[in-house]
Amino acid sequence: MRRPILMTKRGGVLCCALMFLTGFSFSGAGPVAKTHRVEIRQMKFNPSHLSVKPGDTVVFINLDMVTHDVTEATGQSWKSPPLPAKSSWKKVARTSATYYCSFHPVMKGAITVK
Ligand SMILES: [Cu+2]
Repeated sequence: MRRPILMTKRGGVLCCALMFLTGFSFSGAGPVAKTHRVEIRQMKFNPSHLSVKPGDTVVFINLDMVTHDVTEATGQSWKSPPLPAKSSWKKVARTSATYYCSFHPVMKGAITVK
């Protein structure tokens, strides 16, 4: 297997890529922004309510067989592209929001930023 570009310093590109893939943070200490996972499975956002700090990243991972998206609920102020099965999308959380899936509007979730 090809070797990935090795990380030469903390917080490098590889670190971000790994965080994205695994949902884990490799940062050691300090007030570093966290990455949170929201899994989309069985037509639900899980967890449906998430509490994060400003600047944290939320990664939405579609584990269903059908396409979903993540659409801000009050005015569609942001929206993910369509997320086919096995794909993901991430957003940096700045303000609290409620969201839904525009393909399946019964799918709802909320992010509280505080
Ligand atoms: Cu959906």
